[in-house]
Amino acid sequence: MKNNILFFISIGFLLACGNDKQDAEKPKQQQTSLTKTTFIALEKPEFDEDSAYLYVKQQVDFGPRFPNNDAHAVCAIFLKEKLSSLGFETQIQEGKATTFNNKNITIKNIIGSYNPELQKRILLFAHWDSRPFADHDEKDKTKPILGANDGASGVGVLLEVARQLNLSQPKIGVDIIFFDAEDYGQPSSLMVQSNSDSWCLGSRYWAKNPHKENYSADFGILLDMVGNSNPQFTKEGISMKYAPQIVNKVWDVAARLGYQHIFVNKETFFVGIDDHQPINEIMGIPSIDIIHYEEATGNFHSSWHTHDDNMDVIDKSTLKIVGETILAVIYQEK
Ligand code: AHN
Ligand code: ZN
Repeated sequence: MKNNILFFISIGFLLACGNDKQDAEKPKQQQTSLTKTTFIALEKPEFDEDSAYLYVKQQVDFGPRFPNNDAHAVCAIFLKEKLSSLGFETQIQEGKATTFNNKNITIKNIIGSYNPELQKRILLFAHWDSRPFADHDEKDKTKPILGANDGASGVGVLLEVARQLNLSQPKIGVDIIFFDAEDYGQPSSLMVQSNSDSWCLGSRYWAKNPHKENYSADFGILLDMVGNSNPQFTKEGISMKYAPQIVNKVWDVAARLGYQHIFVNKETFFVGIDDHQPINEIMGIPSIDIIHYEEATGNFHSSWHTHDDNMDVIDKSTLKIVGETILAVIYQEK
């Protein structure tokens, strides 16, 4: 008993000493949120990483999701209905395309608009299809992958962003597009240089056929492979070519949130074609790509285009870092 009392007294003493003088002079309410406001001096809603993780898992649970397969059809409806339930005006844009291996596919771009009547808008996007083969794996190369990181992670983060926007009612318009058929690109081999036109079929289709006449947004942000642990987002080449001011805006916000070691201040010349390219080049909306890229190996995550790209590689804290940054960028725009 005596020991217990001593213990509580000393804990109390330690806590009292830990309160620095400045804190003690502050009103009570400010004191409780002091740590948070010191590190996060940005107004924004919270981002729930458990919810984002569930959105990733729900997609992966459908199985591989590539044009013309059954899981793809079911998942398209799931994503559209999810966005609708979160207060977005939604539609599935369908289009025809031919893949590098001469398959005729139906593309399904899932498009959602929040505050569709407002002029000032931001465009957020990710690809929702998963790669129909595992060309970077050692085995089962012709079998489709689950695409937990490559596909589902960006969509999962954006669904949670959508949920938070609906709860907090932003004063600007936000469009979220889940592009299809990003990942049906021709595999590269020693003999064949990958055909760059074979990638990003959904975003290319939308850029040529926007869902609204004269559609525009102030800028666009693409999320691609934003779910693995130890993330590194470098300033990627196409983003720096067309929208360096947006890269810097987003990287600055990330730094203010304490993520400067993840959104690293390093430019990487070219990591590959991605959905922001047609949005920049055809639509003329300055757009950037937040994509995990490992400078040391010059590659994406080791699970990239393999059967290891499953829920095991998804790290909730990465989803949170990216989601928080996106929400802070939106709320900075007012
Ligand atoms: C290429 O490798 C051509 N592009 C990288 C972008 C990508 C592929 N994102 C997901 N899969
Ligand atoms: Zn891919």
